[in-house]
Amino acid sequence: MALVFVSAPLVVFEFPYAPSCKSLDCIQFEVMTDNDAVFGRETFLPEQDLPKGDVLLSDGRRMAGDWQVGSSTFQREFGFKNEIDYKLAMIEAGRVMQHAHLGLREPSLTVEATKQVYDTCIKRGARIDRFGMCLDWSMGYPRDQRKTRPGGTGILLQDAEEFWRLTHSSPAAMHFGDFMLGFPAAVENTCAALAAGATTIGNLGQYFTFRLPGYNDDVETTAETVKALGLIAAQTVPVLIHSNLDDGYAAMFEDLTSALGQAILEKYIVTDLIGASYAVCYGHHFTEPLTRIAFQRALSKISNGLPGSQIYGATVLYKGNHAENYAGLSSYLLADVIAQRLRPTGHAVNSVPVSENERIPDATEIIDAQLHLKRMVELAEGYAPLLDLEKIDQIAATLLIEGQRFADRVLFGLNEIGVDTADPFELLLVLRRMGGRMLEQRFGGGLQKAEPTSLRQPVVPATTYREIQEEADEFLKSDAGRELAELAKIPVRILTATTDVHEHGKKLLDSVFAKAGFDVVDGGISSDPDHVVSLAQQNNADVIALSTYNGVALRYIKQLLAEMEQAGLDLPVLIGGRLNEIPDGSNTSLPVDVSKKLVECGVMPCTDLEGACRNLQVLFRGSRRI
Ligand code: B12
Repeated sequence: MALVFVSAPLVVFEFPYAPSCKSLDCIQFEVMTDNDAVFGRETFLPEQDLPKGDVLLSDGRRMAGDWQVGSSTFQREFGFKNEIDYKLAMIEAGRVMQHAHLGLREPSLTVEATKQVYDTCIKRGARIDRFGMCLDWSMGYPRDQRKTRPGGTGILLQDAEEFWRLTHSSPAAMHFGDFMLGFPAAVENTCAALAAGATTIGNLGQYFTFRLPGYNDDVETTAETVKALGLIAAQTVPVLIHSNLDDGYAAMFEDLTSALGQAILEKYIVTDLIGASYAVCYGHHFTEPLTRIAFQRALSKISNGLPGSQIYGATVLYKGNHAENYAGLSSYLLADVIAQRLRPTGHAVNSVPVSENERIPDATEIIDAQLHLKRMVELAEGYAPLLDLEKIDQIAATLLIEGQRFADRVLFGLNEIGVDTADPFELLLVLRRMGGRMLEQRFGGGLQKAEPTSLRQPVVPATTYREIQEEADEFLKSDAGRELAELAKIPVRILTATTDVHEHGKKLLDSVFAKAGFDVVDGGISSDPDHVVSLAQQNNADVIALSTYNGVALRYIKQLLAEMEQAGLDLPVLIGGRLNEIPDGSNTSLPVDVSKKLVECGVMPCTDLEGACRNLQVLFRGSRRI
């Protein structure tokens, strides 16, 4: 038997809202379903001897004797010891803060770009308050393993000295976010960032969803993360622990109340269990201004007066050329700037360059985006009175009440099955192993839908999956879509998989292929080549369709083909997403297109769904299996 929670009818609360749902009295639930056997402690924690959270935290805290926040240009320039105090002062001064994301593979290029971006913006009257350093995903592996692991598109820092060069490259605060927390290298990267004077660290959100290729030890990953959190908590200078919700489960939840509930859960872990300061970030998938602003206002109620780190751009809006992408940029900046004016939460606004859907940006593109933001701060002022604040605050109140219930249900439900929810190690590991989908299905707020594949009726729907479904339906109505449906009369079985965390392209393919009538096999997210090959074999797939985004297309394909050869598997492979890589010895650290090389390897690169259709026609039209 399992517990299934049924949400109370949607209640709209007045501000100020104080979360009251500390017990479960306010939650109605009923007991049912037959797969409860799998929903037990043993499913998620089958190991007998797991590390204890308090021991790991003590280990981390002890390291604070050797590793304390060092000095940085930011501290010297502005006279604040940490970013929290700086942000609070900027809120007081009524400043909308600017965030720029950067990280070219070669550290000296990044140092140069940081200077160039900061100085040029200053000359043009715009000041960047903070840089977010986009570490390469191979930085997640322990240092001695990095050289042999595949690199992506971000910066590679060899030692603490290179972290230091970055915190001394400009007066803006330096935030080391991606590939810091949530990886086996969490402790060593955190030590280096602290010593370099960084006072916002991490991206705890990545702990929940990111997988390093070929690395499966989630116990080690979790233990190192908890130690690093203990080290941060024991700093004499307060340090913010940042989490980008969209890097974690917010990218896959269908309900924004689950996303807010996740923030409440993470805050419980970071603040109550670990004793550190939690700063939440969100934005990639929040494309509607109404829910985007409501989410910010809801977060302001759970922050205990601590400032947020940054608001990420609604980058999924970038689907076209630069001119089209500027519309997306202006749209979300307007919302974010007004939101900060109306209720300052200290989130710096992140103006993402319009080349975002091509590759990582260069310095000139980042400068353009920051200058655009500077103008938007001036122009947005006049739009504030046009907002329907009552409507926004109704949504914010619903997010808060249902988000709190989600968090309470998760903790209650896990306690019920014997998980020690006061132990940060156990709680983190179970949340990660359970995954976002199961978490939302079990503990989400909306009523269970009837259809077999669906989750729940979202209370405040997220836009991501609706937009993917709309794109799929639109395509199926096109000529290419109709041709695809015609082709699907041939019994073709397509295995779809991704090489990394990006799963929306795969979702789109799954939906289009299944609706067109093909047999679709799930090859998983962040799947290693050997796994894809064995799934293709087990399921008698006729085609493999891969979606890849992390700048590893060619290397991945070479490995996949080698695995296929070894397994004696000869199948056509389609590949789409971002087909680029940084060439060895590149002097720009920018990735370049590898489509031609992929063709030379014998696979079929596709830039879009029409491409998939064309290639499938080449492969199967006239097939004898019709
Ligand atoms: C959403 C997103 C994320 C989300 C992913 C959430 C999720 N669960 O999927 C989050 C926030 C987690 C994320 C994380 C990262 N991201 Co990201 N992300 C994006 C973003 C904004 C959208 C990509 C997307 O899903 N689009 C929706 C799909 C449906 O549309 P599409 O991409 O245009 O796809 C079309 C075709 O390509 C085709 N297609 C796709 N796959 C396939 C496959 C086949 C076979 C076929 C036929 C067609 C096909 O389908 C679509 C047809 O319209 C892009 C930027 C952008 N706007 O494109 C960056 C982007 C892909 N990310 C990028 C990076 C670097 C990262 C990170 C490494 C950043 C970091 N340092 O942490 C991490 C990844 C870490 C990891 N372990 O993998 C880079 C890649 C750079 C590059 N290769 O040059 C991009 C381009 C952003 C940038 N400019 O820096 N990201």
